Amino acid sequence: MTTEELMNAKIACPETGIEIHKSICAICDPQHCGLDLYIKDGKIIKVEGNREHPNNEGSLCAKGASTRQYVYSERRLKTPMKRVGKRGEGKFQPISWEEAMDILVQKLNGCKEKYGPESVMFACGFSKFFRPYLKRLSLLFGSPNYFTEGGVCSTANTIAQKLVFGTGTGADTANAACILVWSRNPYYTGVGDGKGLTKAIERGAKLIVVDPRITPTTKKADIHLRLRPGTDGALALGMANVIIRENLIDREFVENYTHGYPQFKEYVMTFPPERAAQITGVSPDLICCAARMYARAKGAAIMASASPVVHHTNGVQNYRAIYSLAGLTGNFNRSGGQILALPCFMAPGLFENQCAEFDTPVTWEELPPRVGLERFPVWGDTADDDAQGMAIPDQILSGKPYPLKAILAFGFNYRMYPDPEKYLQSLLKLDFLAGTDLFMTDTLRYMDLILPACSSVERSELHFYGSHIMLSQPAIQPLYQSRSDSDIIIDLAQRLGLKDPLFDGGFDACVNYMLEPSGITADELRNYPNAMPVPENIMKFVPHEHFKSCGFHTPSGKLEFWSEVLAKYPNREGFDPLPVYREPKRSPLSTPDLYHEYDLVFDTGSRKPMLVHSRMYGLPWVNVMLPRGTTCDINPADAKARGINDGDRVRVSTPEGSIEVIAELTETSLPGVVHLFHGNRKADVNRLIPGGYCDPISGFPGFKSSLCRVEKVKEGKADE
Ligand SMILES: Nc1nc2c(c(=O)[nH]1)N[C@H]1C(S)=C(S)[C@@H](COP(=O)(O)OP(=O)(O)OC[C@H]3O[C@@H](n4cnc5c(=O)[nH]c(N)nc54)[C@H](O)[C@@H]3O)O[C@H]1N2
Ligand SMILES: Nc1nc2c(c(=O)[nH]1)N[C@H]1C(S)=C(S)[C@@H](COP(=O)(O)OP(=O)(O)OC[C@H]3O[C@@H](n4cnc5c(=O)[nH]c(N)nc54)[C@H](O)[C@@H]3O)O[C@H]1N2
Ligand SMILES: [Mo]
Repeated sequence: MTTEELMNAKIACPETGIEIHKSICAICDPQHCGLDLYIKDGKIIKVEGNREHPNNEGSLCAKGASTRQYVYSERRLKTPMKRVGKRGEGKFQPISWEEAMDILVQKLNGCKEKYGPESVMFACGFSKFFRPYLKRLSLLFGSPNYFTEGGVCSTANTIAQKLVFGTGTGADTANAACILVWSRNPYYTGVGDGKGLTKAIERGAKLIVVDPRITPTTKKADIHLRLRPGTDGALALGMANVIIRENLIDREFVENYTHGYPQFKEYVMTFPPERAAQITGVSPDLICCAARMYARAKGAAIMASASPVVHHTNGVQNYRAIYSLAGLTGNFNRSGGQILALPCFMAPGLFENQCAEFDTPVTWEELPPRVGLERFPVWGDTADDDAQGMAIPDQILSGKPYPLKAILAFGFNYRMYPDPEKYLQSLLKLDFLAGTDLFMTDTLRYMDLILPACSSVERSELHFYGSHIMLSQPAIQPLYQSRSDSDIIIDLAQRLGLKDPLFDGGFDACVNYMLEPSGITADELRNYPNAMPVPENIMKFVPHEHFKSCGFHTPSGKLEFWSEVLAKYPNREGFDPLPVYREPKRSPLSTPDLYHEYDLVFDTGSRKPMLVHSRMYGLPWVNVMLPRGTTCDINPADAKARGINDGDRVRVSTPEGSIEVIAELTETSLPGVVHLFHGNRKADVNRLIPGGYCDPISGFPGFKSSLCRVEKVKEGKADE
């Protein structure tokens, strides 16, 4: 081949000067995918999946394949900027990093002196890698108000698990004979879990999937339970009824290691499959079949999600009912059931590490109470991570129990919360707003100081992948004046005068500290561009049936069907010690009058393969896959009843407001339920969800069980 031919084919070789650099895609999935980036003259010219990477093993989705469009987007922030016009006017002046850091130090320390360190919030959205640094910064600064997207994602699941098991768990997909996928669709949302599921199916594991929609995951299921959104608890109780009545429980486990079984049994007896069927819409036969399949399997695992079950006003109790199934059948801390791992940042740890010590340098008790603890006290009992971001607007507006005055936000989008307008208006009451992002966003537009962050291919990130560890290396230099979020945090910590030896030692000192007990160092990890396998001699597993010697980390020391934590709050509605099923606060059954006017269940945010929240809108390749922009995915029968054809413009309304989008007629939507994706600033579904519409225990919003009306619109342009 001539050099020109080699160049045209983008072959990496000395003749072309093209080199392959290993990196990772951090556009979505917290586990992240390995990339082979073809670099010429410091620029990425081609992107492929890295075959040797433990998570994606070479595969790459539409988002990762769009890396060049994402990284080289016109919308990238180029320099730090300070606001010169009115807030929200969009007038900014480029400034140097030196000046930007001076402003930050002056404003943050100013607030600390005047109002106390707790008046400063350190926030972030879905991005994960810099969190240990940000949390350490917040806590060392003296503020308990480090908060993440965990106020609407994942934490409520952890809360439910801690109430039942006393700890978080994962599904032992590799060894399960039956996998109960409760509202997950990993073929769209998580490469590693999707591969694990496929392997399990290939080796003969049975698959039950609980999901109102038809998805690639439900298509592989032996049993698909298509329930009405938000009725998960009733379905789990119906299954529990079958398991108890048909004597499929693990008697030895229930008698010795659980708490509250008699009361639970009595409650469950009020949920025969016929009653569960009436509530959920799933047939009694299927409920019985699923219950038997799960309970009879030797090793049955529940693969649960961070979001759909808890995006309801009854999410924690519903999850408690679901996890109680593991309690009834003894599928806890046993092969093929719910398994335990050492704590580790964002992944099950398989070796001793100091991630928890790194990001919690002081205990919560040494600090003022986090935002949200008064309203959602179970956070304090079970969620030891962060403040509840859902409670921020009310505390800013009321100033109670103490004032909040400033926010430093990393990749934060106020539109991810319900009633985003209220969220924004409350933020505008603060004295100082600063944020980092890759792009100019609606949130940054209202800030006083903007800092440009770089992407994962321009920085170094520490990652754990179960049996592998990776310290990625920058494949290209940070574009323009952008910097890695972790570098910004470490630099700021030094300038704030926190006198922390780890921050003062820089990025490597932080990484080395987190890894210290393993004996692995940052330098050593750099020799493994495809991730380093955890050496066998340091591998540590939580042994099976550990509970027999150690008990459970619950108040009773047992697996709790009856929650002693919730029993502490007898006067709070919804805090029932048993996993009592309550209808979503808005539903065909709980609000029939409202349902008369708003006659479809409004389920928002079920993932699309080419979108991640707000991140991918507008990228050319994504536009090709989504020519209609945001769609209202509606069952053809529901559409027909409303005179709606595929491609028609429709108005989707709730009592809070309306948006106009394109109707997509699809059998994947259950009759009576419509699905819309979130994150689109032009057609923001969260404007249609009230701020206070949330779960009383976790504070999680009811993104997936409000009610709406859908009507054909004759004229005008869709909000897209
Ligand atoms: N492509 C892509 N991948 C992503 C993301 C993304 O935005 N795009 N986001 C990431 C994030 S932040 C998260 S939290 C995860 C979520 O990951 P997943 O939970 O796997 O994905 P979802 O599509 O949110 O929900 C899974 C399924 O739950 C169903 N569902 C909706 N309502 C209900 C309900 O009331 N009950 C039950 N049982 N099922 C219901 C939906 O129809 C959907 O098929 O994905 C991560 N990965
Ligand atoms: N209606 C509805 N709303 C939802 C959901 C739903 O299902 N339905 N899902 C909820 C869930 S589960 C989640 S997790 C949230 C997620 O919601 P968000 O966290 O808001 O997610 P994004 O919009 O993807 O990310 C926020 C910002 O981070 C920026 N960003 C990306 N990478 C980086 C980086 O490396 N550094 C920095 N500094 N910034 C970066 C992006 O450009 C973006 O502006 O949405 C929640 N909101
Ligand atoms: Mo999430």
